Amino acid sequence: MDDLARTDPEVAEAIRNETRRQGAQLELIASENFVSEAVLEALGTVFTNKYAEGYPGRRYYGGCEYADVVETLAIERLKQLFGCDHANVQPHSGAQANTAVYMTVCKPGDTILGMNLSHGGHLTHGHPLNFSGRLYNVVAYGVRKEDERIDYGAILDLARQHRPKVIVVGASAYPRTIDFVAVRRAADESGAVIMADIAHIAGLIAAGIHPSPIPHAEFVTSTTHKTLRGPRGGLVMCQEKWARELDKLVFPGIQGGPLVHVIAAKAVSFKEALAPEFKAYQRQIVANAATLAATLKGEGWRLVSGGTDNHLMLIDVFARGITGKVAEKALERAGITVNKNTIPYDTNSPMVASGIRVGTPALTTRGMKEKEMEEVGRLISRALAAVENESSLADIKRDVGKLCQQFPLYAARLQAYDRALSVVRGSTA
Ligand code: DSN
Repeated sequence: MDDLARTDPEVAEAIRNETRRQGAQLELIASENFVSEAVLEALGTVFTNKYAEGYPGRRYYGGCEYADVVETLAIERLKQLFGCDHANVQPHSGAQANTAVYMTVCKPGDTILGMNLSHGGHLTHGHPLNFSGRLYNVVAYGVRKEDERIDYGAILDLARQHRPKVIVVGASAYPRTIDFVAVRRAADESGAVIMADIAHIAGLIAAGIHPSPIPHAEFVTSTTHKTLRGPRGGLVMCQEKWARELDKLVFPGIQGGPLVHVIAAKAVSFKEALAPEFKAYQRQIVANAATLAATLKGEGWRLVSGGTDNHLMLIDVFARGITGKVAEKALERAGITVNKNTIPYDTNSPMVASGIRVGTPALTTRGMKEKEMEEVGRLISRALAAVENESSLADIKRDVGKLCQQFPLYAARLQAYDRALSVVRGSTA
């Protein structure tokens, strides 16, 4: 940080403040996590200087021998982690990964069957404002009103009726186990291929505590930075028969040079995910979510579908007269970070929303367990009961601060940032 603090103290200070914020707040955004120091070190390296279009052993630039090393390590580790035939670690994001699959299988105007965003799906699963909804003919499925669980019967019926090229399964706000076998049946009956987007649950699947789509889906896409706890990025796994075409679509189809520094960091995170401790970490994420859900229910909050099987839950705050927008802001003032989220059959718009989404991967990384989840549940409940009471929110923030101090995050890094900035600025403020 010394050079950065000297060259650009404004950016250095923002980095220091963000590091401090991450440690001082309760991070409950279900799609966020805290990477290891090893992953951060790999990210901030000279691989950012390197162009490496192509694939290991087949590049368009010279000097790629070490880029080949890290990309090959990432590919082999990913294959081992999920037991897939083929892996591409170059997608810059989950959206890029999904784009590559659609373009491998579909032409513009073809039909895709995906989960409605407002029922827990994702923008890239066919939302009208996203490229997926603009380029393809989208048919959407969702959850049943009565139990708020995916309606696999409707997927089968819609697949028979519309004969989609791709059935997309996977979600960004669905708290229940996904039945990939039921989706396979719909795909077989309609001649579709399956794209399973496991961005949220990739870590759980790698650890064997959520069923894997690998035996059932032609394509599996993911981000690397959620439960998988790697750097921000994407990946695609696929069956061997699609490998050549998929690779051609990632590069040169939709991307240019891969981000080799990110691929190096992906390789590091996959190694971490192969270690036995990673399974224990994933089990703890799920145990923590179950305890948090039980605590919130005990405090009188309605959870979508009645609870959770995975790392996240949706609290229907509108059932007690608060919008998701107001809840998110009040929790933020109490030092608790979540995001507002629509709930199935929501009567509020997405910018207002009736729910908030809460997940445990990040706090579990900090070492929090069931006992702390009970406390976190009570803190959330206190804040939601006091959305207009600034002094109560300030009291809760103090309690949040005390809890966070017991689970330090990036402490050595923060000290080094403070030191470097104090040399330049003459203070640690
Ligand atoms: N933005 C991600 C999430 O929060 O789930 C999905 O892309």
